[in-house]
Amino acid sequence: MKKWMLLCLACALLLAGCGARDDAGEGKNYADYVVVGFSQVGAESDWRKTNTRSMQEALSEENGYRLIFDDSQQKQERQITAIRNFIQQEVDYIVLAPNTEMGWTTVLAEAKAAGIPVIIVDRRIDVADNELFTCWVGSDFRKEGNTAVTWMEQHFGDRPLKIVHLQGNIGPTAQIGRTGALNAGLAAHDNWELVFRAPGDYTQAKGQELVEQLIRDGVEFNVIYAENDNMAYGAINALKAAGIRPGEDVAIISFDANRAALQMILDGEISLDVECNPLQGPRVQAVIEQLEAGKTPQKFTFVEETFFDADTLTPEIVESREY
Ligand code: GZL
Repeated sequence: MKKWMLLCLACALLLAGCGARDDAGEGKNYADYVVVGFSQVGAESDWRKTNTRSMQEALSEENGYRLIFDDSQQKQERQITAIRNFIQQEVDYIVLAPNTEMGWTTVLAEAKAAGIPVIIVDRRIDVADNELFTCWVGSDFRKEGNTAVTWMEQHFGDRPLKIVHLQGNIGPTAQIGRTGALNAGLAAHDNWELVFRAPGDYTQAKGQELVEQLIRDGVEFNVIYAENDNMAYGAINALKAAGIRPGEDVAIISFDANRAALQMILDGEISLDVECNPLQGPRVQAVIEQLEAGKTPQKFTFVEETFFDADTLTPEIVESREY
């Protein structure tokens, strides 16, 4: 056999062996590990970074896992490519934190055909066949929004509200639920006026940019309903730079309840923060352990969540928070 043919054969054999259990040059053998491919939305917010950390801590090598992580930078097409790579590497499980609800049927059918269970975390997916995924762990986003709207009703009464609405990127369940609740509040209250609405993509930079523009344009508003803390931080920075007092001149409603945002409640800048729990790693680990033991996990698991305002929050609670 000619040398070039031997070289091609060697490369082919090497590539064929590049599965999820090979050491990828790390000198380790992963044959005895549970291999999990995790497609994450991105790193757009503090919530997301905490969610990633929770998954990495739970699905660690010490716990018997090899975690193959992909950050999709909030692009669904990158998630679809990552899932196909996980299938090709013959992982044991796929965990998907979907950037948006639609567009998953084809690639999840490929995972199902490959016999790889798919666990959905955080946001929901909208597929006709719920057998395309094993189970889902996440939040009730409409309930989160309803909590915020009920609080606004109770605390603002019949005051005329001029509301600026900073949405997440359009399409994820978190945005759909929190926006749907505010829409119901606007329909129910003649004294609530929506003066501006736009996606801030859950990022601090975009939240600040949108509110800076509103201030430049002289738009009048007295409430900012921000669909996550990072957009609220950006809005607060814009208000302060213009000499407008967050929490005094403009009430800030936010979601996620990161520790930094809770401190802003104590500082009188944020009025309400509805918790959205990112600590899903242990729950996913428990689901995988059930599956490894041949058991069937619950199809839908909602994480417990609450809300925080100046009436209930103390420095001790802020200090005790895990994120
Ligand atoms: C909610 C999650 C949202 C957070 C944002 O579960 O999908 O995405 O509220 C994050 O902080 O970017």
